Amino acid sequence: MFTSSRYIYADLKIFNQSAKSHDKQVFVIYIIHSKPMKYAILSLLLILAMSACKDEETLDVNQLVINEVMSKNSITMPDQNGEYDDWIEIYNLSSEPIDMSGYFLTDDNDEFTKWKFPPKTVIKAQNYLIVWADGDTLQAGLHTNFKLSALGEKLILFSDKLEPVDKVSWEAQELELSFARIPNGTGEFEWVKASFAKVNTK
Ligand SMILES: [Ca+2]
Ligand SMILES: [Ca+2]
Repeated sequence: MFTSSRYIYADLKIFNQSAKSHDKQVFVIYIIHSKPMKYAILSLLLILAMSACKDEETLDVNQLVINEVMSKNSITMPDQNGEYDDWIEIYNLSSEPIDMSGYFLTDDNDEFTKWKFPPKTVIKAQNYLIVWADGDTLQAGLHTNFKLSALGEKLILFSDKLEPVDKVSWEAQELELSFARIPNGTGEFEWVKASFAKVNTK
């Protein structure tokens, strides 16, 4: 700030020496084209660009959560083939749809890319996406190539750039309960009554 003020003072002095009349328009044009003004405008543009990049970076990674998992499903909800399989609910906290094409789900710390979301997988704003963890990769809908162990398991979601997005681990599942974030989308995981593709509640 001190340096900028000094530049402005120097420029004003030169202006006063060189300009015979105090034409306000000329003065404004002169100030806008002065060195400190250029530095100030460039700095402002740089700060705006940096904050815009930051928002874009955080959008995908922090707005998606693994919201609920059910690793022992006997009566709660069948898949498209009438099978009571394991399922994973993902929730989009943001107000924009997120393209999850190329994202990954895994239950293996050594294999981040175990199952890849297919092209054109989009999760709507503040909405849910169900992935069946049944190994039935040829069935309609989203089906991983692995199942979840009801005796204790972990699940990790990675972005298409292999950034960790969210993860959850659990011990043995209680019968017909699911492991869900309470409050919905933001809380810690608790064993509660399943809420398939709906808001998590106690
Ligand atoms: Ca199935
Ligand atoms: Ca739910």
